[in-house]
Amino acid sequence: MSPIRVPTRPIPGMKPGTSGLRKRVQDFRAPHYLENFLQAVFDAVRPPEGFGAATLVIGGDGRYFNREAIQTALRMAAANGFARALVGRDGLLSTPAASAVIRAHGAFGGLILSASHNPGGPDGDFGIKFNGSNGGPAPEKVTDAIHAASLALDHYLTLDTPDVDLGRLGPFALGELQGEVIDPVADYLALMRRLFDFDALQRLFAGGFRLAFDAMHAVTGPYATAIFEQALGAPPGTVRNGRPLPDFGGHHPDPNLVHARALYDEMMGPDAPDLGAASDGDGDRNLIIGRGCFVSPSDSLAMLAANAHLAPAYARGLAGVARSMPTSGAVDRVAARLGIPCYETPTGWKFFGNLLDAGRITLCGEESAGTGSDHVREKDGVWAVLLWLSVLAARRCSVTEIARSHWAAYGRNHYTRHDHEDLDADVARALMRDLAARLATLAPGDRLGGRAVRLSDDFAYLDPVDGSRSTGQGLRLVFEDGARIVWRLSGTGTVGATLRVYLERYTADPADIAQDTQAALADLVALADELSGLAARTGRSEPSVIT
Ligand code: VG1
Ligand code: CO
Repeated sequence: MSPIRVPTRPIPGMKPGTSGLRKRVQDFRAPHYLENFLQAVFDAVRPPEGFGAATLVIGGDGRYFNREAIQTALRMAAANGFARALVGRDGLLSTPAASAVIRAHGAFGGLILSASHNPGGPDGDFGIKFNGSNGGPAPEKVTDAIHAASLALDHYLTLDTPDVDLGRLGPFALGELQGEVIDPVADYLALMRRLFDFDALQRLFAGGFRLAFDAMHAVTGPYATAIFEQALGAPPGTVRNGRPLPDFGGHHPDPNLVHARALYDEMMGPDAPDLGAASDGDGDRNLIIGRGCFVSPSDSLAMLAANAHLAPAYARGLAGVARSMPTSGAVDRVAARLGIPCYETPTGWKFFGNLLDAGRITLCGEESAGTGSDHVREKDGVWAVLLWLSVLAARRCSVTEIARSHWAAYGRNHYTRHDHEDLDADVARALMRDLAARLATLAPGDRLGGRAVRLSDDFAYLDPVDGSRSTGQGLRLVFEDGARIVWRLSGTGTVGATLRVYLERYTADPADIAQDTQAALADLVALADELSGLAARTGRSEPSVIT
């Protein structure tokens, strides 16, 4: 069957952001939009000799438009010369599971169809990202090449074939392409069994340990049910909202204190389980809450780094750790005590890939509820819960006790992120431009709000593995005492602009450690507003989301 060559014209704006291309569903459904982007991906990554025997992995988070997009992607992959394709049953693969499948099957790469924590449904968002043969998100040079290819298109290639039955496991053919519908959980579950002591975790649940896992009607439902309830014997009902729905039940599949409020309230209540956890649309984030004790993602990364050796996969210790720049410095203190390197990267998992591939780091994370290790090349929500469970099983204590003992040993980085969503994009850009100019006038030693400035800049990163440089990664103001304010514009939104303000300060004083985080950071919040002029420019007095 020969490919059909469909004439098309470039569509502007196909520039992948922090994590793939995210647009409104309506945009993706516009004539040729999806096809153009997929062709741009194939053009950008095609080796000079063609795709040859290459395998492409395809799966998504089950959101609205997932199935149609997968049918289109399969036809176009076949027409573009892929020899094999693996696709998750019902079109499902969580982001970390897609990474695991790519690695387990030696695939050329994969297409992950997701807009992660963005809302779904006909009026919601859709997204696509390409991951390479290491299982990780395409680095900037590839996403730049995809954008360039999207601007040079005059046709795309497809086939005239009936839809593949995504509900039936097993082989299928599409032109010359040999495809297979695979169980989306199997490879991932096998990997988790190799990393963790499932017998010990079974004993934990058999002893009455209670977990509440909120899958938010997103992709982790089948994974969490298979692992926590079926493999580890946690009672039915441990996994809530476990059925993936195209519109996530009308909610944002974002495991934060606003959208996972029911879980938070339960964990703060009188009959709270031992551990509360939630994941996002595509299963790569994790929210961790102990009984009466919210663990910030930055602290979770630090606590896991300090305790990871208690799980079999990490018993030999960590080669190094990394965190994104806006993530708090809590993990840096653990790394210093362990005598291992700690890298600071720009926001987005693609910047961890080289460090993981080179064996320089074992564990890494972001303040946005992302934690992961070298087992895949994505952040991994269910894995993070398994690691927490392993630590709790080995130390036989509560989340609160782990947090308290950690802060007593290392001090505490009080940390919060204030998101200002749906700002006018021009207003947000002007704010950042003027703020950058204001920060550029500051010199080390200048005093602001009672603190001495150590540095202020626009964060740039030099990748120590391949020497590539990334600039414009966030404005930061760092004080002599380690306190920081960071400002960034989100690269995952689809309408207007979201300004993220990250605030942090370190303390080793026991009375200060026990303080409420928002109170502990109130002076920095006020200073941040004064410097950026946010309230005056936008009329907003409160953030839309506080984490
Ligand atoms: C956000 C987070 C970032 C994360 C990214 C993708 O990006 O801040 O840490 O890597 O989402 O996560 P931004 O540019 O909006 O700040 V996910 O779970 O949405 O794929
Ligand atoms: Co996600």
